[in-house]
Amino acid sequence: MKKALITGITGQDGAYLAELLLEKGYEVHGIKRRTSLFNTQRIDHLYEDPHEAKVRFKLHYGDLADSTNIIRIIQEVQPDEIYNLGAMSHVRVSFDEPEYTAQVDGIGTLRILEAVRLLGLTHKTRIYQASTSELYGGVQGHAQSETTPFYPRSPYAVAKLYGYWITVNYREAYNMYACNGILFNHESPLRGETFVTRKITRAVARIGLGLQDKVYLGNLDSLRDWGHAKDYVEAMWLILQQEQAEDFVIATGITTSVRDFVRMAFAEIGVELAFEGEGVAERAFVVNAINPDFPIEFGKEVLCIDPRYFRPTEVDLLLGDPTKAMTRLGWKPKYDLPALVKDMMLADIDLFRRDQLLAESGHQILNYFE
Ligand code: NDP
Ligand code: GDR
Repeated sequence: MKKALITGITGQDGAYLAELLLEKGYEVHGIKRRTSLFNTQRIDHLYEDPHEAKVRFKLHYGDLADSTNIIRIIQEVQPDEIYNLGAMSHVRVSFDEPEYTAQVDGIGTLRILEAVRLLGLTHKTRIYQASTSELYGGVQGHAQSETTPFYPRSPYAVAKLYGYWITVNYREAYNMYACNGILFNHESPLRGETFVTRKITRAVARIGLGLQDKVYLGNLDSLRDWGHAKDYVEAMWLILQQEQAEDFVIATGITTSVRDFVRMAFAEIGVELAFEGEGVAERAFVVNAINPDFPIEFGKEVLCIDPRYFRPTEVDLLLGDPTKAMTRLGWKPKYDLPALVKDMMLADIDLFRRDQLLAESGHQILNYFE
């Protein structure tokens, strides 16, 4: 039975990847951080009582900022494959926490590679590094592929640039099977609530159900190449199953603005919007609402701009060229953007219908918005 170790197992991708690897018959180990409240909601359905025999899903406490636990866990597990997904993954927050981001997203990658090397596992353990389209940042005007030069535009992207190159360097210097998946934005019902797509689908569901008035967003002009996380974890696995270690871009090849994502999400509840104004004065209001389950009045203002969400340096356009992954890995996404938006909207409507029931029966609904 193959053993996999996943850092960032409690995150969006970690949860889908753990599910996929368990289905494929792997023994799956994950590193989770100690937090003051439980942080395993995304993987609770995979939990197995550790007292039982033949448990195939095991969690270890650890942190990418601490090489002692990384070495200990890799030594204990002796994994065939490591998926390094752990990261401070929020681009906007990386401007507030640049040093920590560098420690975890940059040096954290080195800690994994060096642990494998020091433990003499270079011939056994294959390593996947979660690289990102943010590496292209300021590169504009054409589809970004494995050969496009990088231009990072945030502390997050600069930290990930180190992670990218140290992975390439360990592959070349020590003949390790270590690869970068350069993944473009991928979303799902498990997406963190402060990333723009999930922020939008949550807000639209809540506005439709009468639990919230409007949503405040930042730059609506950004263009992103959005795919579904379920498709993208399949690519991660494929990248580690090749004869030769190589780097791959994973994307859909289609780019869409944040504004159009908002339109698509509202369309899922039968609401048509009109946008007016420019820059911080832009707003959106309802011009048509056809679904009686989501009765929103005509003319209601549902979106405003809050400049707090602007970034000191923005990435205006991301558009990936997944040709290499499609031809060499045989990878093909099952979800297009409309299917992704539908999946996220259905999940959030379901989630907030429960809140609606609680509110109707007199319970106070507490929600933290960012
Ligand atoms: P999430 O933010 O959902 O998950 C990040 C995971 O990393 C969480 O499990 C988090 O733990 C963990 N983590 C954070 N800090 C540390 C630390 N110091 N030590 C150990 N673990 C830590 O991200 P995604 O699942 O969306 O992304 C997975 C990886 O892929 C990340 O590296 C991200 O940068 C990268 N990526 C993501 C893309 C996307 O569109 N989703 C695109 C390209 C790359 P906790 O739950 O405790 O916070
Ligand atoms: P991104 O994702 O920065 O691309 O990084 P995010 O969803 O945060 O932003 C996408 C774009 O939307 C604009 N935007 C807003 N963003 C947020 N979060 N909140 C808002 O209110 C808002 N309004 C507009 C942003 O300015 C941006 O242009 C994600 C992360 O998963 C990274 O870890 C990963 O590496 C990249 O995708 C690929």
